[in-house]
Amino acid sequence: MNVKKFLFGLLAVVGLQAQAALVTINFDSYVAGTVFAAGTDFGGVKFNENIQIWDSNQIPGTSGPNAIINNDNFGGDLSGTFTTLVSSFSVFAGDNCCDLDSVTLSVYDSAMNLLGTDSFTNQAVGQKLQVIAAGIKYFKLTQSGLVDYDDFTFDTGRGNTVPEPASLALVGLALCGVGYVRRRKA
Ligand SMILES: [Ca+2]
Ligand SMILES: [Ca+2]
Ligand SMILES: [Ca+2]
Repeated sequence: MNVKKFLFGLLAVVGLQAQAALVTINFDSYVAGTVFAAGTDFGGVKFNENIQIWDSNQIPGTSGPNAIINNDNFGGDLSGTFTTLVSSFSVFAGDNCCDLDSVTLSVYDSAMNLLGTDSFTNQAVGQKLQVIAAGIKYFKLTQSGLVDYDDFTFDTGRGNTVPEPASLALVGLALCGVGYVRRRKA
């Protein structure tokens, strides 16, 4: 292998890793039927409504069977807050059955300025909604039809170019590997 090409490629990958810090909350480790109070921190995202862990019979395309549903206004709108600013947000919405579901995702900055929206209408399949924008603090999901939500995915990285310790360890390992290859060639 061309060692220089390999190293440049590796550094490019490490750079991307340092910039993106994607977190996905998939709810699959919770017991279906459990109700969580509004404001519970699920690892970077809090909801304004009480939510119930909902066995969705798995919306096609999602992580696993558990989704969440608004427990106050059953299957209704959902809104929440990120504990740190995020630079992208996606969520899977809808279900795999029957009724016609329409969902709009709106995201806002700390001053409640609208940063972007995404929406869909579909009867039998859920769909991923996504907005990419700097400084996302709040979101709202407005819907018609009973709607489940799953796979809340957000990027807590903000273009930070300082490599993370894990990335540095990766570079160290790669350099060891390069040294090994060189010794074998010699
Ligand atoms: Ca899930
Ligand atoms: Ca439906
Ligand atoms: Ca539905």
